Amino acid sequence: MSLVKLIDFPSLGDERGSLVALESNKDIPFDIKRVYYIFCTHQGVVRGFHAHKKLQQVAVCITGKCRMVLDNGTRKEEVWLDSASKGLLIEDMIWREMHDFSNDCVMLVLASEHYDESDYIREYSSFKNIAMSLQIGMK
Ligand code: T46
Repeated sequence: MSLVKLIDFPSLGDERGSLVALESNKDIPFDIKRVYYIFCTHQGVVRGFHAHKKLQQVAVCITGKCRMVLDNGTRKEEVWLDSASKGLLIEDMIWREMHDFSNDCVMLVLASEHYDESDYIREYSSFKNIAMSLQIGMK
């Protein structure tokens, strides 16, 4: 199954312009407990480089673009987030990296849990070990 799970948001645009409305458990497949956004990222900066033990998120670039790399410990895929009407669902135990932010990029992220630093796995070797043992456990 693809690691890249894109969600098309319905656009409620009319002759005045566009509008996207996002509701928990409807457009977004979880209860939204937290919203944050990443902006004014300096040129050449990379972000992310971690995974979460138990967190679902939907990321959308509401302006500009960035390249998201997803990795489940055995496979890597990447996708450009470059549309205000397309969200990327990032589930548990996916290593994510964000590259090539455009100057105007504003990335909005909707999260299923409150902020919890203990949910982060910030070392790739630890992530890989946990991901491998989970995948073996599922076989
Ligand atoms: C993710 C990607 C897409 C908070 O205090 N509260 C928050 O809700 C968040 C998200 C961050 N922080 C603090 C923790 C750090 O001191 O803000 C600082 C920067 O966070 P971090 O280095 O984790 O940021 P990114 O851009 O590498 O990653 C963020 C999210 O943390 C992460 O969950 O999936 O965006």
